[in-house]
Amino acid sequence: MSSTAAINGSSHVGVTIPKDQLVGFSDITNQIYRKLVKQGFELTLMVAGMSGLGKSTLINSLFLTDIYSDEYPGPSKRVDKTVSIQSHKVMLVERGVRLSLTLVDTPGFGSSCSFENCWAPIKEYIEKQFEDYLVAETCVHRSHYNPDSRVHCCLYFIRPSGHHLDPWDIEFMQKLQNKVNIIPVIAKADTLTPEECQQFKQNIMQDIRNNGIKIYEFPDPDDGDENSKEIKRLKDRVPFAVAGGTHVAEVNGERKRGRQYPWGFVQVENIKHCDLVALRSMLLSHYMQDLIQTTHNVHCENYRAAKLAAITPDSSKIVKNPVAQMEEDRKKHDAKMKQLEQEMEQVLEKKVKEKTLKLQEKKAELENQHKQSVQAIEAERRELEAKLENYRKEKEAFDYVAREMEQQQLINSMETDSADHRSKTSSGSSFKNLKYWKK
Ligand SMILES: Nc1nc2c(ncn2[C@@H]2O[C@H](COP(=O)(O)OP(=O)(O)OP(=O)(O)O)[C@@H](O)[C@H]2O)c(=O)[nH]1
Ligand SMILES: [Mg+2]
Repeated sequence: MSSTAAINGSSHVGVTIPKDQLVGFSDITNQIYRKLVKQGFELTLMVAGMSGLGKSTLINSLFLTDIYSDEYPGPSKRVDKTVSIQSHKVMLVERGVRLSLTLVDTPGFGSSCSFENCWAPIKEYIEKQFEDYLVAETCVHRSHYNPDSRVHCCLYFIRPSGHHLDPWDIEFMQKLQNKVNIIPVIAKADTLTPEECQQFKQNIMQDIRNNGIKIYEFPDPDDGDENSKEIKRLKDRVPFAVAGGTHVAEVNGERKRGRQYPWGFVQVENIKHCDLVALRSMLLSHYMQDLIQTTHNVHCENYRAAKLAAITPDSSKIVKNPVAQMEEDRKKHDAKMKQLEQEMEQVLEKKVKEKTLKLQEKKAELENQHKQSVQAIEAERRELEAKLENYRKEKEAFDYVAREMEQQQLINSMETDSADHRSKTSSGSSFKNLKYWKK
């Protein structure tokens, strides 16, 4: 054995065991591995979303197995639509590792379950699983093996025909974000072109951010992880645009699952066609353990804490020291008085404001009335002036005509006089006429 540096100055000494003298504890990883393999893993996956988006079809495609069969047809093939939440167990074995997979199929919104409060039965189901788990954990006689039916992940289906999230999508995710790991998926991705799909993904992520929705955040992979680049690329594909299909066809000599159309074959496991493989890889190969742990450490813990808080005795009902109680009462009283005072001040302030406003309105009204009467008087004055002017003009014209007529009369009388004179030949009368002219 060779001694190495002391750890943090304590009495512990780091010791590296030479390879040829192993004591055996390094085998613990194998022990854990063997135990886990023997024990197997449990994963519960839920699908939710609008009716007819391909939830059941996707489940079959995702796990390379027909979970729904002729005896147990998928909801889309049943005569009646799914009207209740149904869980279905399937044991998958891959390279000796067993995975007990529980699939929880939920009624699609808009069919048997309306859009309003579509989240409520699902939330109830998830909480019931937490409850069952906690009850089993706290039992005096715990059974050796308690199946874990807590929902580790909810694939939330978004319809591909809109431009944004629908109101029920937002409500569903907001109501369940603290209960379960939500992974949004765009359904029936084969109906979108790659450009449309990219744009739709951006819109959805924007909506998720704008509405403060917490979806399951795939943790960043360790830099030392040889797959870190690949995982980051897969992570960028959220929300996964998926297509489901159980039809098997031969493509370039290989059997592929997909959807057969008259114009071509959509390979659901081809990353160029949709994100199904990316989703499966993220769910099973990279983040299954994290999903299970987050469910246990975060969601179930939240549920437990909320439950405990609800049954903790009300602190106000605990009997206290009388002096402390009096002091507390006095403080409460003071606070109440202060609040009352503030409220009265607010009422007074409000009333003063209202009164001031009314006065201002009255003043404005009076000013307006005054302005209108001044304007009316001014208009009347202008009208009278105009009339006076007219009268003056008319009078002048009349005077002028009167003078004309007078002159005409004078001329006429003079002419008459001169005619008389000529006939009488009297020189004195011409002098008399001359006086008229001067006038
Ligand atoms: N174009 C297209 N159609 C799909 C896809 N997946 C399923 N479908 C079709 O959509 C219809 C409904 O599929 P289901 O899997 O029953 O849908 P569901 O969401 O389970 O429906 P409910 O159980 O009513 O909520 C079926 O006709 C499927 O063949 C897909 O990826 N693309
Ligand atoms: Mg279904």
